[in-house]
Amino acid sequence: MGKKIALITGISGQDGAYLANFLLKKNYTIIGTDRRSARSDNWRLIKLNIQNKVIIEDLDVTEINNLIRIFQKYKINEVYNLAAQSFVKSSFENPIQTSIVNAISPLTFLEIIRNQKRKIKFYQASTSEMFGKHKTKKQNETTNFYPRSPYGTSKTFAHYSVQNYREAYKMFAVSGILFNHESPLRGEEFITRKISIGLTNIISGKQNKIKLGNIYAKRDWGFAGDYVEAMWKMLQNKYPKDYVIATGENHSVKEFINEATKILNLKTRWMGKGLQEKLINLETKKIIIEIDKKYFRPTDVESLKGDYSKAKRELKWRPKTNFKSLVKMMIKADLKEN
Ligand code: NAP
Ligand code: F7E
Repeated sequence: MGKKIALITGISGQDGAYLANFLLKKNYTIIGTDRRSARSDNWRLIKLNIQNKVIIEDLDVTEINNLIRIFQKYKINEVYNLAAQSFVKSSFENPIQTSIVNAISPLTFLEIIRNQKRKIKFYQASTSEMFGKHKTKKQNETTNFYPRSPYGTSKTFAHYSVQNYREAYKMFAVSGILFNHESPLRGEEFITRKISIGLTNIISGKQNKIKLGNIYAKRDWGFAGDYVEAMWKMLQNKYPKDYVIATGENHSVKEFINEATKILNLKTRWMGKGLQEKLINLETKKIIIEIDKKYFRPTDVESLKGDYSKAKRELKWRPKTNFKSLVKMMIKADLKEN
């Protein structure tokens, strides 16, 4: 048998880069899609030193003919559908485009794969954002969905489409319900990276302060490098099933900031309340973090904490990186860049 061929949509993103790196070590041939290959420098692939080890195809997942063509060109065994408009805040400003990419493209993939003669396994990047305004201490595969953003609703549509195609057409199609996962390769618009870059920039004098929104939101933050292994394990499973992937711990944005300032040895104090809340650098007496209405969302997800016991039991998967190690990894990486 020749090498397995994996198609990774969204290879230029955080998870795409880590997954490509992981699958290369498993001896896969990687076809990665990038809608801007002509002008993109694929900085994440460069950071992992794998830019010359993957085949990049210029492809927008909203173009059906592009998708059909890729299955004609390569004998793909596994599809990892990671391409998405993944920034929740932007989904409120671009709900239709978000839904076309996040909901209709996965459905298009399922339709195309259903019509292939060869069996192709399909992984869909589902999200804890589907749980939204849940009423549970921990969320697992049986928790009801209550999405709170166009991002969440679009991903819920895709999630149910995968379930339906699996049941209706006996396809090997699964969804990983992944809780927030971060890394030094995280996009700068997401809160963890905004904090790690912001604080290290403040220390080197490149930036004065960071403006943030809801610092009381709690998230179950894991390391992206650990989570891509779970994606692969789901496609090697005997039966196609969905799994929650998380750490089982959560922390507020404020706790993330406190951990980061501790690692940086910054002496700080929180003052004020609500929109007036601020973080002061006690050595310089300057405000380094303040609250700005602009960064609040029309509806937010207040708290998420995942129960990954099914993945632990059946996939033998568990997170290897805890909260403190994750914050340290991100701060150290951004300090090095500064
Ligand atoms: P990311 O860094 O934002 O990457 C998303 C990728 O999708 C980028 O490569 C982007 O390419 C690509 N993309 C967007 N629109 C596209 C289009 N129309 N056609 C082709 N490619 C397109 O996201 P991530 O953190 O790696 O997440 C990967 C997947 O997991 C996403 O589906 C996300 O929704 C989901 N997810 C993420 C998390 C998390 O915490 N990271 C948790 C649960 C689920 P450009 O560079 O061209 O924009
Ligand atoms: O926000 C709050 C914000 O943008 C986390 C995506 O990967 O994970 C991610 O979605 C929390 C929210 O991630 C700012 O309101 C406060 O409560 O880092 P985030 P997210 O929305 O949880 C899920 C699982 C995905 O699937 C998504 O693709 O932090 N917050 N102030 C802020 N967030 C941002 N970005 N910027 C702020 O200034």
